[in-house]
Amino acid sequence: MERTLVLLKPDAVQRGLVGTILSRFEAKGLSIVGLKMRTFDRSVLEQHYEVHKERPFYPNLVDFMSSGPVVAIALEGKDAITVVRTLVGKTNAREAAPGTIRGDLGMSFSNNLVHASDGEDTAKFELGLWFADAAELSDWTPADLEWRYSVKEELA
Ligand code: FUP
Repeated sequence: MERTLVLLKPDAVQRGLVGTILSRFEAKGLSIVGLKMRTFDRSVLEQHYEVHKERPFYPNLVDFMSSGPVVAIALEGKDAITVVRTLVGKTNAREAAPGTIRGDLGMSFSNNLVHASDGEDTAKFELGLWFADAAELSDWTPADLEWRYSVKEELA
C-alpha cells in the first residue's frame, strides 16, 4: 500500500466541488486516511512549492493557495501516487483529457482544482508537511478490501 497527498485548491472549495472531487477518489477505490480543511499559512505553501521558488509564477501560486480554505487529503491504495496523478490529469485543465478531474471540471492552468504528489519522495515530503502530526492520519482497512483488489491477479 502507498500513500499520497492531495490538495483541493481554493477554486475547488469556492466552486463547491469538494464533495464531487472527493467522491471520485473514493469511487476509484482509494481510502481516505487523512482529511482537514483550513486556510493555511503562507509558510506551509512556500515549503510545499519550494521546488518552484525561482519560477515566475511562484508568487502568484503561493498567493492563490493561501487565499482561502484548502482541503488536504491523504489517500492510500496500491500504486496510489500514480493512480491519483492519472485521475487528476494534465496541469493545464483546458488540455486535460476528458474523464480526468481537471479535464472534466476545469478550464484554467493555474486554478486547476487539485494538487497531487508526483513521486515517492515528493509524497513522503508532502505528507510530512501537511500531516506533520501522525495522529492526524488513520490506519484502517476497508471492509471490502478483498473486492477492490484480486489476490489471484496480484499473484499472477
Ligand atoms: P502539477 O504537478 O500538475 O500540479 O503542476 P506543477 O507542479 O508543474 O505546477 C504547480 C502549479 O503551478 C500548477 F498546478 C499550476 C501552477 N503553474 C502555473 O501557474 N504556471 C506554470 O507555468 C506552471 C505551473
